[in-house]
Amino acid sequence: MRILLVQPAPFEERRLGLENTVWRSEPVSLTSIAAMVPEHEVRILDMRLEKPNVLPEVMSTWRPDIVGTTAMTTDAYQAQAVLRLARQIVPDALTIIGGHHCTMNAESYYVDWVDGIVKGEGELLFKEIVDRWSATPRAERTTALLDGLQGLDARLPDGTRWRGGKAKNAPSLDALPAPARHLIEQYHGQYFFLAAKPMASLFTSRGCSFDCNFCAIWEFYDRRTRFLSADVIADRMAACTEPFIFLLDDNFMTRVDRLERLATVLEERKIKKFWMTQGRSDFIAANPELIARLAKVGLMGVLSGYETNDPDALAGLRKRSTLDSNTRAAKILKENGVISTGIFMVRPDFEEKDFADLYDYIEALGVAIPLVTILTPLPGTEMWKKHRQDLLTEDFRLFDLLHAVTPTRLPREEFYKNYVAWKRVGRTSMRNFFDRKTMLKRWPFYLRALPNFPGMVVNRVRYQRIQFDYRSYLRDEAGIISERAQGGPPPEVSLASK
Ligand code: B12
Ligand code: SF4
Repeated sequence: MRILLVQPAPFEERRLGLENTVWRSEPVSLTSIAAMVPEHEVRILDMRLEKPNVLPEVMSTWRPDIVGTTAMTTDAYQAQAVLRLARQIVPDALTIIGGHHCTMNAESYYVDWVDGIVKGEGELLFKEIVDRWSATPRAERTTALLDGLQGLDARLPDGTRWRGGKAKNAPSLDALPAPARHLIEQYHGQYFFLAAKPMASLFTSRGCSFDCNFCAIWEFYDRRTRFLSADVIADRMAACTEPFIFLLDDNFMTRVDRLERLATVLEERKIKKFWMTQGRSDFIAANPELIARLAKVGLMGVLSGYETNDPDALAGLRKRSTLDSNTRAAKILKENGVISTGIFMVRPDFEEKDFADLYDYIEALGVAIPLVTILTPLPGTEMWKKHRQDLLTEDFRLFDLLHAVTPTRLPREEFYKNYVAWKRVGRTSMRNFFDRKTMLKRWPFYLRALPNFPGMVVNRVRYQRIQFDYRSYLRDEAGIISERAQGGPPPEVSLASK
């Protein structure tokens, strides 16, 4: 049986968004589910890296039996467009979607051209879907075959809907096969985190034991965290031909014993990769020796939500961290030459002074790369449940944490002018962090990444012209905030990525 899995593309060339200049990750959701069905012919198309005409061409010439796609909230409409195209070109193919957005907001996909909505972890359920579909001759297949599957929300032939709740999580991550990275071999070298390129993407755990009210990870994974064993992580790292690896875990740094064991295995097996990941500042602050040890076995960057300069706001987000942890974490990372990427939030109720105070705080903190976002109630979060009625729009293109989707205290133009003023902290932070002493500590990394610097700088300068121009934000929301706030059909979007 032929299965086509599609990573959707962004809407417009150089739109505001991380994957253009900061971080383009492998479509691990798709390689992970593909690994479950090695007996079938599977193709993955990453539409961020393909010309728009490739998708209809592959559909019409290859005639897949199943077309699957994935979406986080910002990709919601692009994913819909993929499946609508599939229904037009291969009407008898099963169309399915999975990922964070549909898990938290399945109703977005209650349309004729989406047959199945996978809610939660995909591997086990995907295999069941494929088994049922492939066991029936093509001419006899109907969506009645999807009836009764746990975790699937399915459109049945009689017009009714089977709602199967959340999917079963695999009891152990080690029991799942390694993601089928060979299916994206054609894109080798095109995934990156800033100058770290070519970069592989792996995960080593799923879930988070915290419960921040602006994040739905803990709900997605039912408040449980599962871990890959150190040996399996080492096997997967060793199998990557790329020198750089991003470990995608939302909260990689949770258990000291696991990380000690990983460091030991990487040392013993002499696995030399430069790797980056995500972790909380309080863990870093509490474990300086461990961070030093991880740096010795390749830890090169940590992305952390430092969030805010206001302790009350930190508590209000239920972050359960402190400003003191932020300060100590930034210092420990710098001491070890680990590049700290700090995510911060401005709130829609900010006045001029609040912006300035936050930016002063970031400058003083000493993270290497600050990224300032706008507090956004994402579907499925507690914040969404609480503030949904306040939203100015449910047009998910604007839910990229770069647009204010709730009313701002300042007039919107003023708000965005103040927002883009974080440009100054980006510059000073980088200048302060990347001094000669810090860079010399990790010179092999810089030497390896050096050839990528010119390209990265050109890319960033081009992008920053849009990113730090307040008019970009007003232009993006024009006709959306006002019109969509009144309700109305979802926007028509094209598949164009370039
Ligand atoms: C890498 C990453 C990115 C990459 C791109 C991801 C990609 N697809 O290539 C980049 C850097 C671009 C990115 C950007 C953003 N991201 Co991001 N990102 C991630 C991260 C860390 C890893 C994604 C991943 O590969 N996971 C591993 C795979 C195995 O898990 P998965 O995707 O959930 O897939 C499983 C299931 O969902 C399901 N499944 C998924 N798709 C499909 C399809 C089918 C057919 C089936 C059957 C099953 C299935 O099965 C899979 C295996 O179990 C996740 C966190 C996370 N834990 O997932 C956040 C996450 C997806 N990002 C998030 C957010 C908020 C963003 C941003 C909006 C903001 C930001 N500052 O990060 C931006 C927006 C980008 C934009 N365009 O403006 C949120 C999404 C919330 C939401 N409601 O959508 C997440 C969950 C982080 C979080 N803590 O909340 N991100
Ligand atoms: S923001 Fe980070 S720490 Fe908080 S729940 Fe999400 S993943 Fe966990």
